[in-house]
Amino acid sequence: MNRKKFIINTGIIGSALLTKNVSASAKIFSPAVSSTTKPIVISTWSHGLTAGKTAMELLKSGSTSLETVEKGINVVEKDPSITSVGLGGYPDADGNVTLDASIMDWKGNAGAVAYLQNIITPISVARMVMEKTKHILLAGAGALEFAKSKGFEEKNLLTDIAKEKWLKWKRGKAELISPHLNHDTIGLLAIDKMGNISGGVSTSGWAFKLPGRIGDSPIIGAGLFVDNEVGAACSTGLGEEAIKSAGSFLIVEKMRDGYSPFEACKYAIERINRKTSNRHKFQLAFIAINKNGEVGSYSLRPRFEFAKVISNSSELIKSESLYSK
Ligand code: SD4
Repeated sequence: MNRKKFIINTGIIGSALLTKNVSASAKIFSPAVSSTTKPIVISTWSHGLTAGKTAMELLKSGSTSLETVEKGINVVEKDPSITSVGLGGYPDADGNVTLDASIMDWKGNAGAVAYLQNIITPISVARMVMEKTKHILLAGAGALEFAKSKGFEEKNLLTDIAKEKWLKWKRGKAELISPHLNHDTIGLLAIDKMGNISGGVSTSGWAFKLPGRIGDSPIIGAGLFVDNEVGAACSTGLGEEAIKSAGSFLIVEKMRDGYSPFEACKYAIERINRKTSNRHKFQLAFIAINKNGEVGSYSLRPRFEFAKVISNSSELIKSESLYSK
């Protein structure tokens, strides 16, 4: 087939696909926020319960979803027992704790920091980037300088426990911990009393990663995406796979087409699994919420769970997964 014919044929297939998509979008998402589902918070892993409860108290007292996302995530960032977020996070291969975070509000504003060192609350710096600069993402030394200029204090984030683990790894006694073995990244999505959605993600990333490595968490569309007309999604697990697929954006777009949060997360995980050469060797999970306050999640491998907090109740929900082990 010559090139011209190929392009013409591709065009025919393309328009056939387009027709299919157009008819699928007949069930386009139509929001109808009910007062029984707002405010609501969902958040990754079991520490999401603590973060979610803090966030819910704020929401009940009238805080915005943006404020709530930041303060809920701060709780986990400051907890030294959590080894992949903020203080106590496992370091990179050189022993430096480097942090990634992003935040988005209901107006579509976004802020992020990547490879940030010595600041305990990267989500708060991300919010400052969003609110006080014309930029979206600050990284490394520049992000640190910016944080200090806004009054954030430097602190050594490497706890004795994390240092010991790193030294053990350096001596060859601990394997390179992949994100499904050190799965504590916090992602939190909230709808406030006004029905407005915000989201945030904060992590120290892949333990003992190559110095300079940045994951999905500060990449808008990969680790986090919010569209107040439709909903929000965020990820935890192997960030490289969430970046390649623009996973969180993909999920929000599938919800726009009428998928439920669960269906949209499942669709993304299945597509990622189909396309990766890394099949079954990692963990990746998404949580999502739509404008109606419906929530869902899906993971590649089992044991992912997320917290759901509504006004007077909270629960940890076990995620369905593509693989059984
Ligand atoms: C990253 N997605 O840096 C993060 C790691 C993570 O649970 O979520 N771990 O790739």
